[in-house]
Parts: sequence; structure tokens; C-alpha cells
Amino acid sequence: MDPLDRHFRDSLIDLSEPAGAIGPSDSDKSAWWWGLFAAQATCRHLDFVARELQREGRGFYTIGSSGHESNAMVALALRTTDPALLHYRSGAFYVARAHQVPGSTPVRDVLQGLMGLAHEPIAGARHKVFGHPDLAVIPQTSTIASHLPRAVGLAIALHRAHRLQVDCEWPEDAVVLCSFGDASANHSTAAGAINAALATAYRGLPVPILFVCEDNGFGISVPTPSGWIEQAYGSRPGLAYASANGSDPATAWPTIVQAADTVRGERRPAFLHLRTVRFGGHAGSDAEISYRKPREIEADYTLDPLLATASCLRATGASAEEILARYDAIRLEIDEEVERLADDPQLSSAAEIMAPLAPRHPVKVADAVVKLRTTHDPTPRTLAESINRTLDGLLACDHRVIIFGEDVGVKGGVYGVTTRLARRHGTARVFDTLLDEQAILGLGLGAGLAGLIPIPEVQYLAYLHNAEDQLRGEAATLPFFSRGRFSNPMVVRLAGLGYQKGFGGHFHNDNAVAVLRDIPGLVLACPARADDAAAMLRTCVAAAITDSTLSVFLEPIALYHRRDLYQAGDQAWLAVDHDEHVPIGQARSYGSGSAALTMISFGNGVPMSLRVARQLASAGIAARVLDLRWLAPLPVEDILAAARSTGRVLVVDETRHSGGVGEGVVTALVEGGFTGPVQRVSSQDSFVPLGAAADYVLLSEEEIEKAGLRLMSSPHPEEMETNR
Ligand SMILES: Cc1ncc(C[n+]2csc(CCOP(=O)(O)OP(=O)(O)O)c2C)c(N)n1
Repeated sequence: MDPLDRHFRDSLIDLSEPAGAIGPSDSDKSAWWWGLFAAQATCRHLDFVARELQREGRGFYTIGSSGHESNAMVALALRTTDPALLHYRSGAFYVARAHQVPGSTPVRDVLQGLMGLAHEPIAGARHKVFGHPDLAVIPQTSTIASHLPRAVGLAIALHRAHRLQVDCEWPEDAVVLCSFGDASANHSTAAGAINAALATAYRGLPVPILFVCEDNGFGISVPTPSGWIEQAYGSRPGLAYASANGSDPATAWPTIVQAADTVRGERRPAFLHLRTVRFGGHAGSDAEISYRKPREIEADYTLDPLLATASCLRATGASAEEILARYDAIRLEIDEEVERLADDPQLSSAAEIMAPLAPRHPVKVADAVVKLRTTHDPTPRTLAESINRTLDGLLACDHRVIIFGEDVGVKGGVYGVTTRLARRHGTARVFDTLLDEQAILGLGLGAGLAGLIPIPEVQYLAYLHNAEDQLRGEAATLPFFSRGRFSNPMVVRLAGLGYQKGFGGHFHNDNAVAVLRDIPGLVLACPARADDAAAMLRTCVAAAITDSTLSVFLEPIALYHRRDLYQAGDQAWLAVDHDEHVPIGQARSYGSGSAALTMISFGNGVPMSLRVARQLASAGIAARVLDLRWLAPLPVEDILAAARSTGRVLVVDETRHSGGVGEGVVTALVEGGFTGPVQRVSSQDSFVPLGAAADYVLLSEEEIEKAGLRLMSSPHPEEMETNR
């Protein structure tokens, strides 16, 4: 028997009743305490069962909630419609919430997760999470603290969604609940998110979020110094702080209720410091004895929240026998459920696992695009002007669209891409954010959950990286871990790539996108010219509306204001938006199939390749250029068709040699069975220096031309075959 189980049983008999009053003050105290006990005991037994299942090879997850069961009171203090983003030890919260919703099956839900069963209600065993659409519990990843930006974003977006009369899943007076551990509270993501909540509330905007720090004093083996959480968060201006002892539910309850009521009534952030203990070490494999003394571990047993609740039950007149009988009955119910689930299926194919990753309905997307078009504009425009005009149209066509980021509001963006949008559509829809990319993307994540169509801007590609987990770990995984029930449709505008003359140096010329290309489900768009930008932006927004697609719209800064292509004044890089539809994964082709060489490129590489093609033409070589337009997923069919049409391929890749887009193109050619000669030119594996020195590491037209000539002078394998 688990020592904690034994301790609980042994202690029940001698349990003293708590001194003083026990809450709550409603008429049926006894029923309330029995309800709390049921949630806590269910959660406790699920932990015991998790360990047994793992020992038997039938279970896959043992991070438990034992010692944290006081978080069940937080669930009881909130409404079942309040969105909850839970710590992995908030199991009792989950059970307590489920107990308030008729028809719920928390025991089965949790067991299905522990046993990795495909019918688990939220993630379908893609991960062990607490989540359920009917319980307003949004599943979380294992990355500690990474859910806080989303939670804050949701709290902020909630009001904006209602103000904009968007169909929002959450009530206008909802409270967003976000729980996390004490070590997690030190994570920069948590610190940044809490700061974002406070900074937003400071500006007078509603931010109804209840942060619950479940403080068990440890982050795996590392102690959190006593008093640190209170020191860090106890006296932050604008943050209502309350401390509750989870081992004393009678006094904790009014504090918890007051914290929840403060947030609901005043629509401002509160921080509930819920003191807990952690039983059984960090997780199954953690030998707590290697870093804690046995007497310390045993001393925690006296702080068992379950015993504390039992003692309150005794005060309402319940006997030790009755409590033990209920405790055992709960275990029996769980054991019976385990047996019922014994033959349930696990995930059994890659297709089944990946189904929620990136649902794509191109026909529906094309239909949705039609609704996003405004009046035809015959003016030839630059890339920046075109994006501006398209954003304007999107705002006009769909009231759910919001645009935000650093400097995008009044100033209209560093490069003027969002100019006049705030003035035309109001600052509720186009607005400046804090200088914090995590908070920007977090708002996007929350806004998507609130029914909005967010178009956040990250000012430069290089600055995505400090917030990248919000895309990789949070945005891209939510549909995967919720079987598409929760999603965060979003189009992240990202200015980037090299060749920018005005503002030099690496951080304004970052040319690496590998970090985006391997995120499952993410669409990476990179328009090179005005008409494509307009069409592709509409496609991304239509995909967000239709399939909740997460897109990154990579805008080549150096092309923003480019007017000319071949020579000064030719204005050949301006283009008219003809309202064409460009589906995800469709490339653009320049030149005919009768050419001898195919140059495959994207972004800045497109005009460079076109100029090189003209040079090659004067040397008698006909070359066509394929603009990928979509860097993830790659337009593989178009790549292969263009390659086969000429037999020779030059991949012109302005990103780095290692991990650059060109690697994917070459792989697609090989895997597609293309056997003709292929060469790749790219930028160097370097950061980009200031001034003219940048040209030493960025791919040049001279290199492209040389490679093209080299490729054309090399014998084609089929020619070699004939000559033999
Ligand atoms: C960003 C990140 N770094 C490291 C880990 C590994 N890890 C998992 S739980 C944990 C400790 C978290 O402690 P705390 O926040 O106090 O929560 P507790 O487990 O004590 O409830 C660590 C370091 C992680 N999951 N995420």
C-alpha cells in the first residue's frame, strides 16, 4: 500500500476537528464538504492508480496531483464556464469542476489519458493533459509557464471580442483561471505574462485573470526559498495578492472565494498563492529520497489536504468510518473503470494521430476568400502598399479581424505597412502592444480562442526567436492536443530576410526560417510581389476562418518599397491585385516550359533570379523561374513539374546553406524521382554584418549566374547515356 494511503487511513481515527468556524456558510455545509472530499479523494486515488498502471506496463504518466488537492476549492469558487488553463497538478480542480457538470466522467477521462487510450476526450492520448470542451478546460503542454501568455491573451481578448460583437465561446463576465507551480513562477514566460496582464490593466483595460501559484516548495529537486513567491508577487501594484494554506481548507476557502470574486467583479488580475505540499516526488521516476531527508518527507504527511478536509467533515458530524467508506468506494469505482477500459484502443496509425494537425479544405478556403475581397483596385502597387490595402480590406470585410503589434497602431508600422489602419478601423481593432513578442503572440493565442481572427505582427524575424515557443509549443499543438476542439487561428505577419540596405546588421536582415519550417501544421507564406501578397494574405485569413490554420506571413523587407525590376524607373516590380485566388501550396511560374533551365526561388531570390534569367538569355540560355511562394508546406507538385519541364534545376536560396529552404527543395526533387542535374546556391552559414560587408555572406546575382552557367555546361545524365 502506498505510504500516503496508509497514513491517511491510520490518521482518520485520531483526527481532531478544526478549531473555529468551517465554511462555507450556506445551509448544507455537510454536502459541500462531502463534495470537496469526493473530488480530492478521486484525484488522490487516480494518482495511486497511475503508479500501479505504470508498474503493470498499462500506464504512461505519473506526474501526480497528491498534496495539491486544495486546488479543488478553486474550481468550486469559479463557474464551470470560466476558461481554465491548468497546472499539471491541478487534477482535483479538474475533478471538482467535472462534478459540477452533469454527465461528466472525470475518472474515465483521466484514466484514458493515463492509459494512452484513443477515446480520451480531449487529446485522444496524444498527450496526458487536463482538458475538456464541456468543462471549459483548455489543455496545456508540458512546457512549464508557456500557457501564461495565452491565458493573459484570452483575458484581454475576452472583452475585446464582446465589444466587437464577435461570437465568443466565453461569457463576458468570465474569469480566466491559470494555475502553475512555484518554480514555474520564476520562468521568464510567467514573469512576462504577469507583467503583460498588469501593464494592460494599468492602462485601464479589463484583464479578468486569476493566477493560481500552487506552491509546493519545489521544482523537481530544487527548493523555492521560503517566502520568495510572496516577495515576488505579494506587493506588485495592480495585482491583488492573496495567500491561502491548502492544508487548512476552512480558512483557505473564504480567501479563495474572495480572490475569484475580486477578479470577476473588478475585472483585474489577482494572484492566489496556494500553499501546497507534493507527495510522491516529482513524478514516478523521481527518487525524492536523494534530495530530501526522510523526516522532511514524512512531516509533509501532516499537511495532507485530504486529511484536512476529512477533519472538517468530522466537524459536520461525519464519522471516521463514513469517511473511510467513501474513500474506499471511490477507489472501487476507479478500479472498476480501469477494468472497463481494459480493451479500449490506443492510437493505431500515423494518419489517425496526425488528423487534427492541419485540416485543409481548399474549396472552402477558396469560397471564404471571395468574401474577403473588396472593390477592385487597378493601381499598380508596391509590396508594402498592397499588404496595407489588403489588411484594410480584411478589416472591412470581417469584423473579427484584429491587427496588433509593436508600433503598428498610430505610427503604422516601422515600414508603414499598417499605416492609417488604426485611424480607419479604430484602436479596438488595430493597436499597439507591449514590447514583448511573447505577449504579442500570447494575445494572438487568446484572441483566437475568443473567436477573433488575430493578425499579430512581429517586427523582425530575428525577434520571433525569443517568443518562438508560443508558436511551436503552444499555437501549433493546441489543435493536436484537443483534436481540433480548441484552436488558435492566426496569421502572424513577420518582416524579415536580408538585402535591406537602409537598416543593416543581422537583426534587421535575419535570413533563417528553419525554425518555422518544421512546425507541424504551420503554413509559411512568403510573397515576393504585390499581387501575390494580396492574394496570399487573403488565403491565410480565409484558412484561419475555415480551418483554424496557423500561418506565418513572411514579408521580405527589402522588397517592401521596391518598384523596379531590371532597371531604374521600369516599375516592373509593381503589380495590380487582380483578386486572383492563390491556394496554399501553389507556386508562381515565370517563363515558359520550353526553357532549358528552371530556377527555383522565393522572396528576394525571385527578382534576383529574374534578372539573372535575363542575363542568361543574352548568353543564349532560356531559363524559367519558379517562385515557391509557400515555404511550408512546399509546393512539391509544382516543383517537380517545373523541374521536369526543363531537366535542369538551380535552387536559388537566400536563406542559409545549412537548414535553408533550398535543402527542402532538393529533397523534394530527389524524393519525387527527379534525376536531372540540380545545383543549389544559398547564403553563407553566417550572421549578416553591417553595410557592404553583408554582400560577402548573402547570396549574390553573380553567384546565381555563375551557377546557372556551370549547370548548363554540365552534361545531362541522359545525354551522357546517349554519348556512351
Ligand atoms: C520550460 C521547461 N523547462 C523545464 C521543464 C522540466 N520540468 C518539468 S516540471 C519542472 C519543475 C516545475 O516545478 P514547479 O513549477 O514548482 O511545479 P511542480 O512540479 O512543483 O508542481 C521542470 C523543471 C519543463 N517542463 N519546461
